[in-house]
Amino acid sequence: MTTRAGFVALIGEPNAGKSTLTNRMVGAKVSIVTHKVQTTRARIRGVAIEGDSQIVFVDTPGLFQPKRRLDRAMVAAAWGGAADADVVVLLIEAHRGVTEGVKNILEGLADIGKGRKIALAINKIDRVKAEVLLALSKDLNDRYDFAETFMISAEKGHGVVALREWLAGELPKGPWLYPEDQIADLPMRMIAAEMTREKLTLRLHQELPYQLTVETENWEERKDGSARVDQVVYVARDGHKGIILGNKGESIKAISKAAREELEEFLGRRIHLFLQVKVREKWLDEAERYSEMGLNFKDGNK
Ligand SMILES: Nc1nc2c(ncn2[C@@H]2O[C@H](COP(=O)(O)OP(=O)(O)OP(=O)(O)O)[C@@H](O)[C@H]2O)c(=O)[nH]1
Ligand SMILES: [Mg+2]
Repeated sequence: MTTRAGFVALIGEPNAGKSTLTNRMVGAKVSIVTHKVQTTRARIRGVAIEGDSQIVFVDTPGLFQPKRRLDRAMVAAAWGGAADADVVVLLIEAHRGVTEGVKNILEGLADIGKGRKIALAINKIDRVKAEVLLALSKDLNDRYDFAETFMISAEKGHGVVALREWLAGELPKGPWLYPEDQIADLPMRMIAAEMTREKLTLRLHQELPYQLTVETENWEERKDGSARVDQVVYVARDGHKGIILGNKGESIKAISKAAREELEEFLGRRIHLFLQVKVREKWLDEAERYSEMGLNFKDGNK
């Protein structure tokens, strides 16, 4: 057998560029990206092919010191993704270097690294000078014995081919795990909900995005080839509803339009998207909200 296949988990602090790299590797947008931290909430699988290898990239939530239930569930999902992977890539932001958060992650690697190779990817190299990179690479390699180090820009595409080629060779020999044309392993209703959450995050006030979640409640295929998609945006406070709706509903309209356009492009067909905002004070403590997100509610226990 000449084919290889396996899982590559991308881990790192929030905002390190894990989702950007996932999308770059897959060649399509399967995971949402924003300039804000804690965008990704669950594990998102994107599939890439490199030569004879099928690489399943597992994008994970950022690793940070969790305080709330949702935080804890997200961080547990990220470490769980690393523990299940054949290879792990740790993403570090070149311009931020070895932060306290990075030091904490390095401690966690001691365990994860026992069962698999860990590669270092210093990301956002477009933001720093070469000297900074070399010093940072040395510093990080002194702290942990990485299998390999890559200097990349997930956004601009620098160095990502070398990383993908190396990963392809590291995966175990075996048959491919997904059909050749599959690029993501996530139900369409969840991808659609994520797209809407991205548009909400990009548009709204700093504090709000964490306090909301989006669910696709209904997906109805229509005879003309289009689909009607109904989504609910759960928020924790009444005031948040007003922010999302905006003056005369202009915010929700713009968000809905942007999400619909992206969904239509992704699917290559017409979509009728309907958003409803519901206030649900305790949604952050509801098990069902977590399973809809792809998280384990119990992971949020203290
Ligand atoms: N300059 C620069 N910006 C980048 C690069 N890669 C990602 N970014 C930006 O960094 C921000 C965060 O990117 P994401 O891919 O959402 O980061 P993430 O690690 O998935 O973040 P979480 O999901 O919150 O953990 C976005 O604004 C990206 O456009 C890069 O190579 N260079
Ligand atoms: Mg992300």
